[in-house]
Amino acid sequence: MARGLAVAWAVLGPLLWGCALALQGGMLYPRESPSRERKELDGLWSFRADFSDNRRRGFEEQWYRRPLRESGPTLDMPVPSSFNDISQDWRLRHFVGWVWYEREVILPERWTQDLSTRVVLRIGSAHAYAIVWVNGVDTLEHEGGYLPFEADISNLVQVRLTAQMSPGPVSDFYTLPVGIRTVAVTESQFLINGKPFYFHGVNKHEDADIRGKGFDWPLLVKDFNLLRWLGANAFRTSHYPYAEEVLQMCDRYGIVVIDECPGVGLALPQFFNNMSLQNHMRVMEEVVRRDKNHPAVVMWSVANEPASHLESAGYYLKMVIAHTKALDPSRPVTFVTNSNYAADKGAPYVDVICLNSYYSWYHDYGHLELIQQQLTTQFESWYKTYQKPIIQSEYGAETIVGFHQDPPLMFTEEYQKSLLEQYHVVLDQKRRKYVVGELIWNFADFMTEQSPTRVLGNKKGVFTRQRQPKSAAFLLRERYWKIANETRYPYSIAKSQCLENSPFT
Ligand code: GCB
Repeated sequence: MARGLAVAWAVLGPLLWGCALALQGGMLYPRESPSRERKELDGLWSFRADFSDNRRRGFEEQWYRRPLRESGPTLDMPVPSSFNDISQDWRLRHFVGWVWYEREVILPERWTQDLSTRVVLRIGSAHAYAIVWVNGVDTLEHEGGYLPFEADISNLVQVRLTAQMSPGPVSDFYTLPVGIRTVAVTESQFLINGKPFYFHGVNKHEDADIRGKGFDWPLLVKDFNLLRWLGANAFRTSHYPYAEEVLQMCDRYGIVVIDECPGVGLALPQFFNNMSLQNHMRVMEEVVRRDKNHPAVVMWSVANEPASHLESAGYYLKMVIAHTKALDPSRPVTFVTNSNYAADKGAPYVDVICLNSYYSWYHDYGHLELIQQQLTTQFESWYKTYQKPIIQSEYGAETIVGFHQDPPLMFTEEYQKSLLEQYHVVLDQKRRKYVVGELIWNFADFMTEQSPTRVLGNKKGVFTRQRQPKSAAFLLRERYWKIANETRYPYSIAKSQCLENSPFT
């Protein structure tokens, strides 16, 4: 294994490439060919800014000699990106000085075994002065950003790896990080490792400006920094399974996931037929097969807001839930409902009742004063009927950032805050009894089809689509950290990643 350590203010687009032919003096863009292979080093790097007074502690303590994590806490930093924009730490936003990036790389065997192969480390661009160590050896320096620089590292990786090779033929290696925990549900609790767990989190979407729905490391790290800023401990993958990298991050950061399949929009009677059922079960097989090894995933959600008041939906949901339980007997199964407690035909089959309600938004809009009574009735009716733990899986209000009005009117930041506050009064009464979670709709504004109820998309985010906080985000932050401190759920990983909880963010 080769360990490359790059020092820079920002590292952009590094990659390793191996080739049989040396190109003297040139700086060609590394293109693959039958004789040339590339290994991209983009993705998550370990990162630390040197906050010491002279900014030289890293050199004095020789951080390049050992894995970076051994000399102190590190952050995950996506490459390529600008570290200033990703973090919620104001000190990083304005940081000037040395920052350290580190990435462990496993090279293909041929690169390290075949001594005629030339291995070149190329940094696409790093601002503003870069020093690169490979396996602790000072290999490369470069001044000025924007332009690529490279070095032949064949000797470094080939010598060491030859020495490390164990004898005997090895045909295949696969490494899988593991985490071990138990999940269980009682009449009124959701237990993780035998302890009551309260979901205080969000619903998300895979969505952002320009990229739309698509995986993006800088966006993902930004979102995780914001989740930590909020004090959130959970999210639902509304309304489809997210990229696998997202779940890998959840495993590492201790964020708990309700993993939802794309069973959305089952609103009409004709959808509950046998063909659709077979297809739904097959999709659940794919979801479970892909995600079962993620300890972060604690529950499967087979659908969002199906027309579960229909008889045919009852049978359909019973079958999908039973199938999912058979595929994975270790996790509870649910679907998310917006039906009435007395009419819902699927609720008898779920382990946890997940309720969406939009009091004072889609119902009795403008009447914030009705929320407490309506929400209390909602919880009490469901619990009396089913004696199962309940999660408020959606609630929220459309809010256009910068709109203000007092007394609050719909679409203003004040209205969103007031609506949340009303929900929280009741959630606080019931969370000590049988309500085991609250997930705001939504983490961030997101694009939708146009319609009379959407103003350039869905604006129920507590963050804008550009990931900036609305007033409600600060309200939620105070609440979630308070609950986190009360329930004392392990925030150890999150905290060790935190440089500081700044009062200014
Ligand atoms: C819901 C849906 C969600 C919508 C949300 C809304 O009940 O589950 O997909 O985006 O309401 O804002 O209307």
